[in-house]
Amino acid sequence: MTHADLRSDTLRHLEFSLGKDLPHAHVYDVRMALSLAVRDRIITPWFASTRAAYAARGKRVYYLSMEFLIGRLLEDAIVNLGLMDEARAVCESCGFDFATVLANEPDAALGNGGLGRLAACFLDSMSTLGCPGHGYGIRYEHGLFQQRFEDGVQIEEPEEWLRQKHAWEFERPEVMYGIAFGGHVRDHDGRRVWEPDEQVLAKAHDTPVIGWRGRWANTLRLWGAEAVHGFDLAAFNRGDYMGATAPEALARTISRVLYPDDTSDAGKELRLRQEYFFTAASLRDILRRFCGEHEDLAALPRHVAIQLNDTHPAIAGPELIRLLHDEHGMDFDTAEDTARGCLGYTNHTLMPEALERWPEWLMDRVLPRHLEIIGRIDEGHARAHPHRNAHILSDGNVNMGELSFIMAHKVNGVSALHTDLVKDTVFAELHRLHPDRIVNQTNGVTPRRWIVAANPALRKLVGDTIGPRWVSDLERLSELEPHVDDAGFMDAYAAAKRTNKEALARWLRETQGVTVNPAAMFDIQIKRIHEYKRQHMNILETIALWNAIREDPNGEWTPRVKIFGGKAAPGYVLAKEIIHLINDVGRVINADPVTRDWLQVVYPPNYNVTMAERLIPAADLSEQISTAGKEASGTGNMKFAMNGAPTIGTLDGANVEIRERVGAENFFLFGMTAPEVVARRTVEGHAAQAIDASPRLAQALEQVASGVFSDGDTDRYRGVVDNLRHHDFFVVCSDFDGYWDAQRRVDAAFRDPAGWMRMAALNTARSGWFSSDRTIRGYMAEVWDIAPLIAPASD
Ligand code: DL6
Repeated sequence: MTHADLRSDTLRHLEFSLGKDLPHAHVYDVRMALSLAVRDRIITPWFASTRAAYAARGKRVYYLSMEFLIGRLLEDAIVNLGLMDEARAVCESCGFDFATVLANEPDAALGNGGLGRLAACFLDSMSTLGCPGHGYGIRYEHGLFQQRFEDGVQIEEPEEWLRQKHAWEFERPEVMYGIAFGGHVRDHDGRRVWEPDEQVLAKAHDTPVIGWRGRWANTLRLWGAEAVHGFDLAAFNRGDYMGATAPEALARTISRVLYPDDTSDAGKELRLRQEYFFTAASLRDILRRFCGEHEDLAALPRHVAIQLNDTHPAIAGPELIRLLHDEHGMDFDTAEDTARGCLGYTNHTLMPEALERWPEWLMDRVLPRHLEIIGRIDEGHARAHPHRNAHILSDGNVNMGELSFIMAHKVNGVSALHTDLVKDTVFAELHRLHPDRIVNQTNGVTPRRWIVAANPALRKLVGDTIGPRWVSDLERLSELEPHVDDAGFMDAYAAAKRTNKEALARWLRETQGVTVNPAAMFDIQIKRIHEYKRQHMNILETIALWNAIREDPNGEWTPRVKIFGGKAAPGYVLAKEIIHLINDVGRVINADPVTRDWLQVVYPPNYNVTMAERLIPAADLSEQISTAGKEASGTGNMKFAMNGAPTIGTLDGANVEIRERVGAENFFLFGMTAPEVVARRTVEGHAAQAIDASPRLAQALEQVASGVFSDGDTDRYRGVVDNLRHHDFFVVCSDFDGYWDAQRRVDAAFRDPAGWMRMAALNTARSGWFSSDRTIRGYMAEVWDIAPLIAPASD
């Protein structure tokens, strides 16, 4: 592949696919033409992979997920195909800046946060390892909402990534399934027959996912909803123009929006329909493929591994039984065992409000046959385990966690601590009954996206120092370790970080109008806004620090820029109050001439994958401060560590494993452990006690309450303040002083630049284990029982 080849293909697409010539091309045209030229280069490995998977007649993985937070795809493809220099040269020779072309691509925000981004990393790793499979999900017309701030308040606007053509997908009108809903079930010749009263079509859209070095490509198949009869001509002819398009509008509702709320139960029915829609379409597709190759449906588990990414696709269990039993005539118990042999379930949360439960009446209305099947699974389980106390159906609800557990042959948590808690808490009873079912698969992230693409300065330094093989074998980062004693390497490491910080400072100036000092510590907390993630603890510590600097302006302070990023679910009032508070505090502190050189608060709106790619490489400090026992794993924590940002954090989720690997001396630990949190909550008045014991916290809270940051408005933050003073379920107050002390240790460490950089470099060198390649190998060996179809990459 030469620059000339890619250029001529790009120009050909510009002319024949986009109908433009170069002198009239906009950046959009060039980006699309380049994407199509790059996409062409994926087709051959994609077809070859598909052929190899068929030829192997072995097992394939089907990863069912409501969310795939894929972000932009052009740079990913360019990186994996090794076309960086060629693609840059093409853009430049066409008169366009490469970065501007890449930035023109919409960020496909088909997910809320960690769960969806994990699914995207897994697709990359499956293709890199040659693990044959498909991702299955929903082609949302509108991804996660766009966030902007109006006077510091979050405003949500619809996301419009499909306003322009999506360069990467292939529409498959020939792959279309009718998905039924509603109706009733009746007896017919001793069989139960579902007679639905509604049908929606699921149409496939395929995106090839290319792995490292272009050696393998799997498919992400997303389903879009369409009406069976999209246009009511009779209504139109009557002059009812709105009514004429109503069937289409109604059907499309199913794939219209990604649920912005990952914890509340808003729009229950539509969400249940979405879950069934994509699960049912995916299973039909899987069975069609299987039946094209094999005869005996009982052999399904030998060829098909279906992974349920959280409970969202949990209806897969009953649906697969329905297909095997009702439609293919397999007896019920064999159908249940066969389905179980195929299914694995990943739990991503212990939060009770996020564990899905559907009212039985709703399930009955939308999926009456499935409710019957679920009842039978529950009864069967009860018969097999008469003394059990775990029910799928209880108190008029269908518990999707229990259903997923009972219908899966393996259940996994996403970090060591989380898996232990899954065993001890939510699924304690089921674990007792099925002690071999739960396994741990600690999350990981793809280094192709999170170092190679996001951090070119670090990529170059690592490549120059240890050669190229670390990209597909991230544990090789450990070969950097001896170099931390080499002054030349450490200077280069510091220079790479400085380059990234300067780039971020430039971007903040250009887009936010904020000037920050790149020599200051960039202290970053980016994630969904949630009480358990404790952004409010961070902003209270910021206020306390501001107070301390004002009291002693000539003291020994460490300059810091506190950077926040994240969206709150639109219906989550307290989280939105926290966003407002961060913005208000920033407004006041940033205007203070006494503290300006030491402390700044920046909160760029609309945090997404692209923004993460910009912020993480520039971070000095990674904030991972959730209440212990609440963050299942985290994956941002891993991205920061590999990009050389030590963590300040609690013993929660994968923080525990990060600390074990990078070394306790390279991690700023504070806070109660998970059992201590549980014990603390039982202490009457624990929040008030903690506030009384901490004058700094008491002062900061009082300032918030008395309107110091809200122009005297004492009502604005009543929700946050009252919650912390009187309730404080997430033990912010009790952990506050520990957090403050840890931050002062951070300050002191940062004042020693060489020591700090050594710590940062050791974080990079010791974080190779957090590659999603390692995670996928774990799933392949322990959950899916599948071997890769290509040899490990040798370069
Ligand atoms: O496993 C991916 C990701 C974890 O890293 C986060 O810790 C966890 O919060 C997230 N879970 C969810 C599901 N929760 N809900 N609702 O997003 O999964």
